[in-house]
Amino acid sequence: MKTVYNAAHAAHAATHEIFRGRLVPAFEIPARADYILQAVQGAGLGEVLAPVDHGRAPLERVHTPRYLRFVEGAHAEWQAAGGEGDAFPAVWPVRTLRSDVEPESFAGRMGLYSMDSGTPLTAGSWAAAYAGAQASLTALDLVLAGQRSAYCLTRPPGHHAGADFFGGYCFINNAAVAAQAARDAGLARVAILDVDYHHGNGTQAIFYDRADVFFASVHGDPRTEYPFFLGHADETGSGAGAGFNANFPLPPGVANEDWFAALEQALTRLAAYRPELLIVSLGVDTYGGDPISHFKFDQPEFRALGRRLAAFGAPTLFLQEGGYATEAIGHNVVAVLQGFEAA
Ligand code: Q9C
Ligand code: ZN
Repeated sequence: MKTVYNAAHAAHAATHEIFRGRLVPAFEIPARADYILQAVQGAGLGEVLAPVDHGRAPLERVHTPRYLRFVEGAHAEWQAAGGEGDAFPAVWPVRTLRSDVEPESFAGRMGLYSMDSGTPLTAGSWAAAYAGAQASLTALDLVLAGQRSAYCLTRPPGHHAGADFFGGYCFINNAAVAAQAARDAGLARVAILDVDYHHGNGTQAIFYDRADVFFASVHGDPRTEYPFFLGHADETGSGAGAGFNANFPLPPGVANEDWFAALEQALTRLAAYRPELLIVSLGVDTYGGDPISHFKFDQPEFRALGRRLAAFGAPTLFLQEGGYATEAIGHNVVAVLQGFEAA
């Protein structure tokens, strides 16, 4: 399996994040990708390629142009307004407040275009996220050209980012950008399977009223887990998209066999859809040693996941999402990819 590696990921380097009201060392750090690259190379998984620039248009198929312009300029604005270090939002247009009028003030726009205070916006966030979207498009090209699979190694992750907001460490929704690009390349039906510990609220929302991209997710129940406000089982799609969204929320500490039973249900739904492409939002924060999550995967489970996805039998694009046990992340990702390759 070939890997497309976004070397520009390192431009996004937050030292701290706000967690339970305090600044704590950031979880989503450059070392994550460094460890994964090391493991991919150490395992001899296959060639490692650089992203090819596909421009801004594929991003604008998913995100609003004004949101993208905001992210691009946000850190410079923050500094111009006297901000020091990374930028954080502090106020949001929740119920009864208006989000249809864009404030002029930076603090107002920061809140309009975000969903939480846990996502530091750094000097290099845009550069890293832009290059990451290009890496996901480049990996998609490999699969469209006939490769059985490809892996996009990038950070920051993408699945929490919506059409016009960042959050959950995510700025550009790589899975959505790739799915839309696949549709634009002529594929009729695209499936996205999200196996990150957290529900992929951004991806779900982007395709919620559409039948041409089926979103299925197995994740920690939002009653207790981030992102808290989306990811319930009764979210099944709307309008033309009714029946093309499937969530499988599971309680913290769920037994691995129950996780795999939920995966079977998700794959049954996706198989009936007969997708021409499977995009896997591959978070490995399901690992038992993950510092912010509560599932119990280890090497055998990650390998079994890869094997099961291979048996699904569709051309498969793996995109890196979460996983915060930094020193284990490479082994966990490679276990999935090798499980897939071996099957
Ligand atoms: N600081 C992904 O896995 N914060 N995002 C939780 C710990 C949000 C995770 C509290 C976690 C977002 C892509
Ligand atoms: Zn996650």
